[in-house]
Amino acid sequence: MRKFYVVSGDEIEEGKVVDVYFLRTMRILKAKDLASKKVVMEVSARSLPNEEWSWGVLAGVEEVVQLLTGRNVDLYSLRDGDIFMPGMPVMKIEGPYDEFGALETTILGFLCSLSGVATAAAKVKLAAGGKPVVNFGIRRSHPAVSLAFERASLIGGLDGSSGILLEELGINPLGTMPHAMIILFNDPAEAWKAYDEVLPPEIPRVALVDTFYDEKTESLMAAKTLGERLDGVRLDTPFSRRGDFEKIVREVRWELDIRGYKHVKIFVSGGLNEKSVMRLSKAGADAFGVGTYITGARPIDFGMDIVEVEGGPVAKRGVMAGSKDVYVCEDHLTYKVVLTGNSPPRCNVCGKEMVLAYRKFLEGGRLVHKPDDLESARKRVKEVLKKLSCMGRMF
Ligand code: PCP
Repeated sequence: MRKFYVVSGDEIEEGKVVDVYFLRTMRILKAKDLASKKVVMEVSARSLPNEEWSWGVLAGVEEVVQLLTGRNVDLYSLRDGDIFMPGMPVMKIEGPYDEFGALETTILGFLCSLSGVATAAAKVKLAAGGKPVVNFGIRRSHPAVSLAFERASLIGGLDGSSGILLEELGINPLGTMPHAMIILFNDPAEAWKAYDEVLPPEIPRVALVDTFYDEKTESLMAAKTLGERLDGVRLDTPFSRRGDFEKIVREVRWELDIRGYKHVKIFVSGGLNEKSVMRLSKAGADAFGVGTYITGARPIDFGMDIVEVEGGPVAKRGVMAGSKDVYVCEDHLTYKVVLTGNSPPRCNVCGKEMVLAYRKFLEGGRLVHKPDDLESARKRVKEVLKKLSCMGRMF
C-alpha cells in the first residue's frame, strides 16, 4: 500500500511516471521495427502563464540530466536559471526514440512545474526592486515536491525559503512567527519577549503585529517591548481588514519613524503577487514573504516535439522542422534560433557574434558537462534579473 500516494525517486527514474499512450506507441513501433529510429526532439514553451510576460526562467534541467544519464542520448539544454522565450527550444535530445521517447511525460513534468515556480519567483523578485523576497509557500504545494519547489524558487532568484529540508542543501531556512504562538500566549508582548529570550541571537527578531490589534498599535507595542533588539515587524493583515494595504504600510512606517524606531523594518506577507509586491515596495515595505503565487504557480506549457528523424527534418504542424541551436548575446540578453550547423548569428543590438546558449550535458548518456550548483545558478539569475530590470524588461 503506497503511503500518501507519492511517487518515489526510483519510480521516476524507472520511467513509471508515463502516459499510457507512450507504452502503447513503443509496443506498436517495436512490432514494426521502427522504435529505434534516431530522432531529435526539442522542448519549447507554447506560451507563458501570464500574457504580460515576455520571458520565463528555466528550471528542472538538473533533474532531466539525472533522468537521462545512462541512456544512449545526447542532451543539449539551456541551464537552470537561464531565461527563455516562448517558441525557443530550451532543450534538445538526440538518440534512438525508444531510449527516451516514453520519458517525455517525466521530462516535461520536471520542466513545466519547476520552471513555473522559478518564473513566478523571478517576477516577484524583480517587482520587489532588489528587496528581499522569501518563499513562504511550501504549505501551498503537495509535500512530496516541497524541496523541489523551494529549490526552483531559489533558482528563480528568491533570497530564501522557509522549509527545514533546505538545510540538506546547506541553506538556512527563514521565517518569523505564526499567529498560533501569539494566541497561545494570549498576549503579543509576552510572545515577542519569549521569542527574544528563547531563540539564538542570530535569528532576526521580526514580530508578527496583526493578531489582536491593528498593525500600527502592535508595531509600536513591539518596538516598545523589544526596542533596539527588534529587527522588524511582519504585517500579514487578513483580507477582511486589509483595505488599503499600502496605506497601512506607510502609516506604520511613519509612526515608527516619528518615535525613533527607524531601524525597525517592515515585512509583509499574505496573498502577495508581483503587482502588490511592487506597490508595497513603493509604499515602504522592506521585505516580502510570498507563498501561493510562487509555489502555486501555473506550470509553463512546454511541449516536446520530434523535429528530425534519421537526419531528415520533419515536424508536426506548428513546429519548425530541423535540429536547431539557440544563440545568445549575454550583454543584451537577445536570443536567436538557427538551424544546427549554421554559423553563429550576430546580436541585433551590438552586432557582436552571439554565443551558443546550449550546454551539451550528455553524450551517449555520459555526463560531459556538470549542471551548475544552486549557488552559481542563483548568482547568474540575479545578474540577469538586474540586467532585465535596467532594460525595463520587468515582465
Ligand atoms: C500566511 C503564512 C504564510 C504566508 C501567509 C503565505 O499567513 O504566514 O507564510 O501567504 P500566501 O500563500 O497567501 O502568499 P497565515 O495563514 O496567517 O499563517 P500564520 O498564522 O502561520 O502566519
